[in-house]
Amino acid sequence: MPLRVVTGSITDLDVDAVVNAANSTLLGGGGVDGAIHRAAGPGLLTECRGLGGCLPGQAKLTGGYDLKARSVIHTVGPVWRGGNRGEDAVLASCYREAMRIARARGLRSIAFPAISTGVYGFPKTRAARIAARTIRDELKAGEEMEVLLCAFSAPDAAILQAALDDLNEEN
Ligand code: AR6
Repeated sequence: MPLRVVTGSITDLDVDAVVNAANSTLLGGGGVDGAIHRAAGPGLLTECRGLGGCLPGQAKLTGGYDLKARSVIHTVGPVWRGGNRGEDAVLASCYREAMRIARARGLRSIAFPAISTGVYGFPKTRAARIAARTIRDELKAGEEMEVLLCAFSAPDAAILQAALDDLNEEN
């Protein structure tokens, strides 16, 4: 299966790129962002300082430093403001832009955290549906790539798996 759910910390994954759910400064933070910077070591922050930040829905690539992953694709999800402020489109853009960078670089494997579903407050089921659909559409458009949806807990994994199952039933 080119698209599947795994459970655990994204920092442990041996993939060409892990995606970071960053903020627009790209200078680190809590949650998965903090975990990635801790595991990657100080070289990552040094490289991020040269990137000039990142707008919501866009993505930028760096090295992976001390991570098992060869690279990090930093993206900035939307802050949830009730659902009528373009949040869905910005979240879809995060997944799409990260997939496009990965494809442009010839990467063969990429792992996503559940972008915006922590501190940024995006409802998890709605976010999982957007993630599954956007990645599926990008996989159709491009060459073979292994895509992992990384859940940080078993309940979160169940939400992501349900979104994948719903999508497969539609086809
Ligand atoms: N591996 C995989 N998933 C994780 C990990 C991990 N090690 N740690 C947390 N998660 P969040 P956001 C899950 O808050 O909502 C940062 O401070 C977590 O359970 O990390 O996009 C940034 O600097 C949740 O499901 O990201 C920004 O300021 C998901 O990752 C802000 O938080 C996303 O939660 C971004 O907020």
